[in-house]
Amino acid sequence: MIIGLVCYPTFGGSGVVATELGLELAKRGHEIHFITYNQPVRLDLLGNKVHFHEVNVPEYPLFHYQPYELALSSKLVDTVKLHKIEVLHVHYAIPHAYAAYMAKKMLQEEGIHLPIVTTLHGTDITLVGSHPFYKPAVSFSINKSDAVTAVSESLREDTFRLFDIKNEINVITNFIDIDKYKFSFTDCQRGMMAPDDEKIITHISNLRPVKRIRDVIKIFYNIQKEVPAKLMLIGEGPDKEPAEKLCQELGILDKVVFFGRSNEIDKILCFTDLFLLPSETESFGLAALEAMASGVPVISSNTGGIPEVNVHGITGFLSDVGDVEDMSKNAIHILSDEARLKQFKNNAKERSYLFDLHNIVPQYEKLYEETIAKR
Ligand code: GMT
Repeated sequence: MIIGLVCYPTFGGSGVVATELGLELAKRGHEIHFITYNQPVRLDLLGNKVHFHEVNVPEYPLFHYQPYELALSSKLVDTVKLHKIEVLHVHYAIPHAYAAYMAKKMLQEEGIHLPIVTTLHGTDITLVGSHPFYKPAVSFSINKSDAVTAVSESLREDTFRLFDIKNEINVITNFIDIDKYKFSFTDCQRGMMAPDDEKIITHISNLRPVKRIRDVIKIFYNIQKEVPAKLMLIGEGPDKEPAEKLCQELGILDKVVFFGRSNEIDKILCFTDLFLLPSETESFGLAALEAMASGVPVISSNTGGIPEVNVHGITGFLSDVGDVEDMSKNAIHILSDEARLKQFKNNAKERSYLFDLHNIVPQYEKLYEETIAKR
């Protein structure tokens, strides 16, 4: 198939999923066209099966807001015609599903049929999309998509609860490429980060309020009182500075490493003992799954789609949002016994196999085929 993929080209989970999906589909013989405003961060393999088309938005002083949707829908029309794209898969409803529908209508005028698959990722539904300022446009574009997927059962339910949706929503979960995580422990540069054999705790996110970074730091504060430990904080976002301040106030700044954005997440996860994800809401928690694939147990909140990934008492523990004491207690429980830690690590890795891309990507292929045939 010739497939167009629209996504945010950033470090966020939706962009990562779209990029990994495109790369795998190309490996499976499909021709992939990424259409977005920058080359996606994990897209380092451009070949004759993977193409990137940049959406340019010319700056014009009249506009207070530059019209990205307009530029995107025009670019979609041109790219679909030029490369004979058979199906367009948009990741994150805002504004991609909306721009895709406009492109579809323009192409229809020329007798070209463009089926659209929309994948809902989380904040496009739970945080941003359901805001009254966006809601009518988001509902409309979901209902106008030819097929809709959500990355977890929980997100599917949230979408039906928050919007008036007439379509079926297929759950196709996020995935990871297990092969990428097959390293031997000797490859890990653990000694560099933990010279005194401290336990390594990691959190990866866009450091936004929804991730509850204060909880991450408070949990770590409690852990390091009981077990020698270091905290690796990976990502950039508005809560980075407040996080640094809190570490300073608590007197643990020397035990916390702020990495900023990183392309080497697998190397950090390789020497990690425990992953923290105490989010307010999380449709899936791709970062937790990536940790599990590296054999890292997860201490998380029991919100949204996280329980579909992290299994209480097996791959980690889940607590109510904001229950820092319970999360700290569970973390110390896992870390304070080597045999127990090893068991949780094995369980986490084992469970991640369920989400291997070889199990999930064929589900998207099937959906594309059905959507193209539906006409
Ligand atoms: O976590 C974010 O805020 C980024 C956002 C995104 O779209 O990149 O993540 C959402 O999509 C990811 C990929 O499907 C999910 O793993 C995250 O759980 C989801 N984030 C939230 O629901 C807060």
